[in-house]
Amino acid sequence: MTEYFPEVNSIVYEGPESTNTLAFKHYNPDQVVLGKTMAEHLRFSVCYWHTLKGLGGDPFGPGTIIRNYNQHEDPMTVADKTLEAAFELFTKLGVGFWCFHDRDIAPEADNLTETNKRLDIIVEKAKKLQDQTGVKLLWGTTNAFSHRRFMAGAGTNPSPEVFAYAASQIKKALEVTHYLGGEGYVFWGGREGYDTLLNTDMGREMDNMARLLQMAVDYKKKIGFTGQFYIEPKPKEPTKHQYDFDAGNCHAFLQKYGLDKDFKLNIEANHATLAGHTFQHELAYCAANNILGSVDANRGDMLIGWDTDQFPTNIYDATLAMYIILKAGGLATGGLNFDAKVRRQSIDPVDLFYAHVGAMDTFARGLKNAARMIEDKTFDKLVAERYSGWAGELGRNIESGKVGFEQLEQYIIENGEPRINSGRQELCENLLNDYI
Ligand code: XUL
Ligand code: CO
Repeated sequence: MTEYFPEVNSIVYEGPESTNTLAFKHYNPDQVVLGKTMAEHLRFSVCYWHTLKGLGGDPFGPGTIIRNYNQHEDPMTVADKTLEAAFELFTKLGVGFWCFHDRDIAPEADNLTETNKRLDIIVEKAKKLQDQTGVKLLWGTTNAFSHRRFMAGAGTNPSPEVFAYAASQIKKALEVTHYLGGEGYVFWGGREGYDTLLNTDMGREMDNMARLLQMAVDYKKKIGFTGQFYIEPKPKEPTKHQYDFDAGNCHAFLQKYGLDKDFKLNIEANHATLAGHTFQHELAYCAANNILGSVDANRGDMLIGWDTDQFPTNIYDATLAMYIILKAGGLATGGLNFDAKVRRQSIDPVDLFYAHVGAMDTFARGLKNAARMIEDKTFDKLVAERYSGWAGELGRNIESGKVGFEQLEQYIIENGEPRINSGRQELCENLLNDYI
């Protein structure tokens, strides 16, 4: 097979003292942290759309990046070579997983039947490459947002014909994800929202979105696919308002339509910040509600208000994210998928490797820091102390539902002004710095 990245060898762990810019300084896949290897905790995944297909285009200009695997007239030859390049990259990086949209791996043809045939050809090859390399599919998904037919949404489209097309596409994407042994399947509502309410029936659109998801749940059972379903929240972009706004919004939606047992969430760092939350907040909301599924590990730029999808390099964020993930019992079927793209000026193949090595080391550091925070119980002790009143008689009576307004009023009349305690935020922040 052709080698597409001859300038890069397999990346290995060399430790924190290494000066090799293409070696891991912190990610040591076999190193055991809190009873599991780093590879088991972190479950790194490369995303196909940015890493293999992204060429640096932005709203102001086309791509700047030229790859050796896409220089061909025939789109199926390009798809074939891209897949080979992908598995070389996965293996050289030593990641265990990959993720794709149906249209990333195989190009559309003139009609759905022909498109599905093309997809089958590439999927067959992907299956062989997975078997040869041991790289697994973390999740599959459908691109029901790029084609012009989806300009007004897929499941929320005003036209039932477009809804039917989206359903057919998801059906096929579920089949191939199942065939490839995918551990999950993501629903990201790229255009499931609106640009103006003046032309939008919001209630109907949300009902129809739920109907599409229910059909997916039914079909999943029918074909025996046991992978986890995820919804990926994002508040805006490409539409002005998207229905899957944030974790709380998705949770309410799933509960309203009785879908909450069938879905968990795929939290993306840059989507969290677009929604006005921190990455940690969105993860913590999911953990508190038992819907933490998987993670799109990236970051935004605080000075640019859009989805820049940068590779994660912030050790504070990674530490706080891993702290929540570890305390929630880990990612189970999920993983850390690098939904991130190299910058427009990072035009060399080696930049893809620098990007992933840095991101993997960032999360390895986050994992090690978070493990120490947990072992030392530093923040557990602070939180336990802060809430210790709930172990007393009054707290127990409130939490067990034994008392109501009248008894509580009586309590205050008898006992007077409540005691208040310092929140110790500065201490907490100083203690966190000790772990970074
Ligand atoms: C878009 C985004 C998607 C999903 C998969 O912002 O994050 O790539 O992760 O459709
Ligand atoms: Co994403």
